[in-house]
Amino acid sequence: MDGGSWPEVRAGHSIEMIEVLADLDNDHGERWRASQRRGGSPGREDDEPLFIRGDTNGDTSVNLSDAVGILLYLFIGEEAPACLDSADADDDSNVNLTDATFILNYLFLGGPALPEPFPLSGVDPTEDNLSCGL
Ligand SMILES: [Ca+2]
Ligand SMILES: [Ca+2]
Ligand SMILES: [Ca+2]
Repeated sequence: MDGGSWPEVRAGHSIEMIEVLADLDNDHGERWRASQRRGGSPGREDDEPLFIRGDTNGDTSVNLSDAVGILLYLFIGEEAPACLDSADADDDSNVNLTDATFILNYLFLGGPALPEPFPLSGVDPTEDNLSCGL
Protein backbone atom coordinates (compact mmCIF):
# COMPACT_ATOMS: atom_id res chain seq x y z
CA MET A 1 0.00 0.00 0.00
CA ASP A 2 1.33 3.39 -0.85
CA GLY A 3 0.22 6.95 -0.35
CA GLY A 4 -1.87 8.44 2.39
CA SER A 5 -3.37 6.99 5.50
CA TRP A 6 -6.16 4.46 5.35
CA PRO A 7 -9.42 5.06 7.17
CA GLU A 8 -10.07 3.44 10.51
CA VAL A 9 -12.80 0.84 10.25
CA ARG A 10 -15.11 -0.43 12.93
CA ALA A 11 -15.52 -4.15 13.47
CA GLY A 12 -17.61 -5.73 10.73
CA HIS A 13 -17.32 -2.73 8.45
CA SER A 14 -15.41 -2.37 5.24
CA ILE A 15 -13.99 0.52 3.30
CA GLU A 16 -15.54 2.03 0.23
CA MET A 17 -14.30 4.42 -2.39
CA ILE A 18 -15.23 8.07 -2.13
CA GLU A 19 -14.65 8.72 -5.82
CA VAL A 20 -14.12 6.06 -8.42
CA LEU A 21 -11.90 7.39 -11.16
CA ALA A 22 -10.73 5.23 -14.01
CA ASP A 23 -7.67 7.28 -14.83
CA LEU A 24 -6.26 7.57 -11.33
CA ASP A 25 -4.23 5.29 -9.17
CA ASN A 26 -6.79 4.32 -6.55
CA ASP A 27 -4.24 2.78 -4.25
CA HIS A 28 -4.38 5.78 -1.94
CA GLY A 29 -5.95 5.69 1.50
CA GLU A 30 -7.39 9.18 1.26
CA ARG A 31 -9.69 8.11 -1.57
CA TRP A 32 -11.38 5.58 0.68
CA ARG A 33 -13.59 5.89 3.72
CA ALA A 34 -14.97 3.49 6.27
CA SER A 35 -18.26 2.03 5.11
CA GLN A 36 -21.36 3.44 6.77
CA ARG A 37 -22.91 0.07 7.30
CA ARG A 38 -21.57 -3.34 8.09
CA GLY A 39 -20.13 -5.20 5.18
CA GLY A 40 -19.87 -2.16 2.93
CA SER A 41 -18.34 -2.67 -0.46
CA PRO A 42 -16.68 -0.31 -2.92
CA GLY A 43 -18.99 1.92 -4.90
CA ARG A 44 -22.13 1.00 -3.05
CA GLU A 45 -24.80 3.67 -2.72
CA ASP A 46 -26.35 4.33 0.66
CA ASP A 47 -30.04 5.09 0.38
CA GLU A 48 -30.81 5.34 4.07
CA PRO A 49 -30.19 8.71 5.70
CA LEU A 50 -26.94 9.13 7.56
CA PHE A 51 -26.80 10.88 10.91
CA ILE A 52 -24.84 11.06 14.13
CA ARG A 53 -26.87 10.01 17.14
CA GLY A 54 -27.34 12.91 19.52
CA ASP A 55 -26.36 15.53 16.96
CA THR A 56 -29.82 17.05 16.75
CA ASN A 57 -28.70 20.27 15.10
CA GLY A 58 -26.59 18.51 12.51
CA ASP A 59 -23.31 20.33 13.09
CA THR A 60 -21.43 16.99 13.32
CA SER A 61 -20.59 17.23 17.01
CA VAL A 62 -22.61 16.25 20.05
CA ASN A 63 -22.61 18.85 22.80
CA LEU A 64 -24.82 20.80 25.18
CA SER A 65 -26.70 22.61 22.42
CA ASP A 66 -27.99 19.29 21.07
CA ALA A 67 -29.48 18.34 24.43
CA VAL A 68 -30.97 21.81 24.72
CA GLY A 69 -32.39 21.41 21.23
CA ILE A 70 -34.34 18.35 22.33
CA LEU A 71 -35.69 20.21 25.36
CA LEU A 72 -36.76 23.18 23.27
CA TYR A 73 -38.52 20.86 20.85
CA LEU A 74 -40.30 18.89 23.58
CA PHE A 75 -41.28 21.63 25.98
CA ILE A 76 -41.12 24.99 24.23
CA GLY A 77 -42.57 23.87 20.91
CA GLU A 78 -39.56 24.72 18.77
CA GLU A 79 -39.27 23.09 15.39
CA ALA A 80 -38.45 19.40 15.51
CA PRO A 81 -34.89 18.35 14.71
CA ALA A 82 -34.48 17.62 10.99
CA CYS A 83 -33.51 14.08 11.90
CA LEU A 84 -35.57 12.70 14.78
CA ASP A 85 -33.39 9.62 14.83
CA SER A 86 -30.52 11.81 15.96
CA ALA A 87 -32.66 13.09 18.83
CA ASP A 88 -33.40 9.53 19.96
CA ALA A 89 -30.17 9.47 21.93
CA ASP A 90 -30.79 6.14 23.65
CA ASP A 91 -32.29 4.52 20.53
CA ASP A 92 -35.48 3.32 22.20
CA SER A 93 -37.60 4.60 19.27
CA ASN A 94 -39.08 7.51 21.26
CA VAL A 95 -37.90 11.09 21.60
CA ASN A 96 -38.49 12.33 25.12
CA LEU A 97 -36.81 13.83 28.17
CA THR A 98 -34.75 10.70 28.67
CA ASP A 99 -32.88 11.43 25.45
CA ALA A 100 -31.80 14.88 26.60
CA THR A 101 -30.65 13.50 29.92
CA PHE A 102 -28.86 10.64 28.17
CA ILE A 103 -26.76 13.16 26.22
CA LEU A 104 -26.10 15.26 29.32
CA ASN A 105 -25.17 12.17 31.30
CA TYR A 106 -22.67 11.18 28.63
CA LEU A 107 -21.22 14.66 28.21
CA PHE A 108 -20.89 15.72 31.81
CA LEU A 109 -21.26 12.75 34.12
CA GLY A 110 -19.19 10.09 32.37
CA GLY A 111 -22.26 8.11 31.38
CA PRO A 112 -22.34 5.51 28.61
CA ALA A 113 -21.64 6.61 25.04
CA LEU A 114 -24.55 6.99 22.69
CA PRO A 115 -25.52 3.92 20.63
CA GLU A 116 -24.39 3.73 17.01
CA PRO A 117 -24.19 5.65 14.80
CA PHE A 118 -21.89 7.58 17.11
CA PRO A 119 -19.50 9.36 17.07
CA LEU A 120 -19.25 8.76 13.32
CA SER A 121 -22.25 9.22 11.08
CA GLY A 122 -24.08 6.16 9.82
CA VAL A 123 -27.48 4.59 9.42
CA ASP A 124 -29.89 3.70 12.21
CA PRO A 125 -29.32 0.03 13.12
CA THR A 126 -32.80 -0.31 14.66
CA GLU A 127 -36.26 -0.05 13.13
CA ASP A 128 -38.52 2.75 14.33
CA ASN A 129 -41.10 5.24 13.12
CA LEU A 130 -38.88 8.27 13.54
CA SER A 131 -38.19 10.28 10.44
CA CYS A 132 -34.77 11.44 9.43
CA GLY A 133 -34.99 14.11 6.78
CA LEU A 134 -31.33 14.96 6.45
CA1 LIG B 1 -24.56 19.15 17.34
CA1 LIG C 1 -35.20 7.79 23.16
CA1 LIG D 1 -33.67 3.66 15.94
